[in-house]
Amino acid sequence: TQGAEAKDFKPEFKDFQAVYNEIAKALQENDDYDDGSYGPVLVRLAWHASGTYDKVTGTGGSNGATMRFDPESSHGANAGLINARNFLEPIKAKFPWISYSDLWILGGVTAIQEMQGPKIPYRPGRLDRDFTSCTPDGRLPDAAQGADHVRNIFYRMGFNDQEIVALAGAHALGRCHTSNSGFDGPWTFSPTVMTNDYFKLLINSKWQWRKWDGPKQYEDKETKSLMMLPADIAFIQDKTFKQTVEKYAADNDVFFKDFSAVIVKLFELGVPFTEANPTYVFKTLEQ
Ligand code: DDH
Repeated sequence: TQGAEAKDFKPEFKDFQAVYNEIAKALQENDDYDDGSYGPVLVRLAWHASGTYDKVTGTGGSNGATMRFDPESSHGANAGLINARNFLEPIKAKFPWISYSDLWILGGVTAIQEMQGPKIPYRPGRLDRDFTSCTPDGRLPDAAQGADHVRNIFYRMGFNDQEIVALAGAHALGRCHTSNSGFDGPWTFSPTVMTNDYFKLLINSKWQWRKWDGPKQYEDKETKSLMMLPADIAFIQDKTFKQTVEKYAADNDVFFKDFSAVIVKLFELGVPFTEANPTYVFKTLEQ
């Protein structure tokens, strides 16, 4: 079935699981990237593909995979995501029937599960669109800003305060790169494992401004090896946000459950599913 033409091939659960397995194997094999995994940058690709959604106009979202094209590919927020898109190209070549839009989201789902995160139910059905569907710049959050800006951005997608904090827990993964965003460093000591450590560190570490030539960011006072963005610190400066940070810092299971639910919502924003699109839960490679 792998070489079948997209038009006469109706993929089922086993076909999507085969794509999942191929991504998971490629993650294992390419362990020389960054902190040892393409996982975090795959999660970020899926998020930036989805996070352009505007609930009022119904534009943006993961349907379309318009980040393949200029101008969206060169939006500042998307710097470095070419690495994730290129990582997925051989998978697309092996399974030509899957749309880029479905593949990018499956990449995020696979990465989260393979990095020991919760199960992320997945529903295919996204269709690729051309450059005319590219979203305008400025729809993704600006790391230099605070709680008001973060709320404006995520309310536009249709999220509430609790959901915004749950989503931000993805910063347990990965790091900032001066070459991409100008910021520098990881949020946690285990940036390739999904945990609630982002919340624990926000609450339990002392955060101070880092003295350096780069953009304003925080460092942990004790080791100076971790970072927080101004938009991260907003989650403990704002009382409402902070209550949810405390909840997730105290209980990883609660965080995993809420994170799974909210990232499914993120990944499905603006996607025109039909009743023919069932939801799948994939086995990890270990299982
Ligand atoms: Fe993020 N993020 N993010 N983020 N993000 C960066 C990296 C990663 C913000 C800014 C940055 C989410 C929310 C926010 C991931 C996932 C998610 C970087 C560094 C910046 C800057 C990029 C670089 O230099 O390479 C801001 C601001 C917000 C906000 O909430 C206000 C959300 C919701 C997610 C998600 O996945 C649900 C991941 C993963 C990374 C690490 C990427 C990597 O290459 O490593």
